[in-house]
Amino acid sequence: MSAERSKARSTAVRLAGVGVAGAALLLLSGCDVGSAVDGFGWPQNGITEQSKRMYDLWIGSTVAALIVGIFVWALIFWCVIRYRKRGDKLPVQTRFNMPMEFLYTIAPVLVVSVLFYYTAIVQTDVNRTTTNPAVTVEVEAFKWNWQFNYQDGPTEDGRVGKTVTSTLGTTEIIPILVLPTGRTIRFEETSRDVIHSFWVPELLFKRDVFPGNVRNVFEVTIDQEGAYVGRCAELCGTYHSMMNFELRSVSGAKYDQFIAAKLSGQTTQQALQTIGEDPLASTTSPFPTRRDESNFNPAGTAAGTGN
Ligand SMILES: [Cu+2]
Repeated sequence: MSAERSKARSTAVRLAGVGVAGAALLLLSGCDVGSAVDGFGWPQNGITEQSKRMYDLWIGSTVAALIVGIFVWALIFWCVIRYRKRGDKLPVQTRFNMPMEFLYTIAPVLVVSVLFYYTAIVQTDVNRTTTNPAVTVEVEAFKWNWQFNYQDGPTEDGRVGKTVTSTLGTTEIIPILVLPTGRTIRFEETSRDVIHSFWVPELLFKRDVFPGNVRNVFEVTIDQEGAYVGRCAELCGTYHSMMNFELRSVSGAKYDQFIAAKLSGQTTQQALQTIGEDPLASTTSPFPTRRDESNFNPAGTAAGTGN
C-alpha cells in the first residue's frame, strides 16, 4: 500500500470517528438540539410523558438521518472532485471489492436496525397499559359530539368499569374533559355510530374511536395544567368539523374536588366553578349549526342540555 493511500485511509478513519462521536453527543442532547431547530417540524408542546418520548425519538432519528446524509453528500462531492476526468485513459475498473460490498450492505441494515430498535422501544412505552390506572375515562363519540364517562376503572378480570359520572357535549355546550396531572389516566374509547378519532394536538397522537366491541385503550400521564382543544380527526359526517371538545388538566386535588362536586349532583359547568375553573371552554366554541333535538341525533341519546 502506498504511503499516500495509507495516509488517506487514516484521515478517513479519523473523520468517521469524529462523525460517530458527534452523532452520539447530538443524540444524548436530543432535546436541546430539537429546540434549536424548531423540533425539525415536530410540535414541541407535548403535555404528556409519552409525547416527550416520541419527540426525542423524532429528534434522534432526524439527527441520525442528517449525519448519514452529510456523510453521503461529502463522499459524492469528494469522488466528483478527486476522480474527475483528467485525460482519455480509462481509470482502474474495480469490481467485486468485497470489503466495499460488505460495507454498503451491512451499513444500511445497521441503520435500519437501530431505528427499528428505538422505534419499538418508544412504541411499546407509549402503548403500555397498566392493570391499575389512577383514573379511567371512557370516551364515547357519536355524531357529532362527545360524552366522557368517568369510571371506577377496569375490574380485576379485565371487564369494563362502571360509570361514576359523565360529561356530555351538546349543540350549545362544548364538553370539557377534566383530568388530573401526574396520574396515570386510562382512556377507553368507543363509538355509538361510525369511526371517529380522538385528537388533542398536545397529546401528539390521534386515536381512532371504533363502534361495536372494539375498545381503543391507551394510557397517558399529563404533566402540565392548562386548557387544550380537542377535535375529531376522522371524517365522520356532515358536522365532523364541529365535533370539538376541551381537555382541561388540573391538579390532582382539584380533580378530586371536581368529581366530588359532580357526584353531589352538580353539572360539569357548576363543578368547574366549584374548583375555581372557567365553566366554559376557552379554546373552542360551539358552532351555529341550527340543529335541534328533532334533527340532531334522533335516537335521543345525546340531546338535551349539558350535564
Ligand atoms: Cu367524528
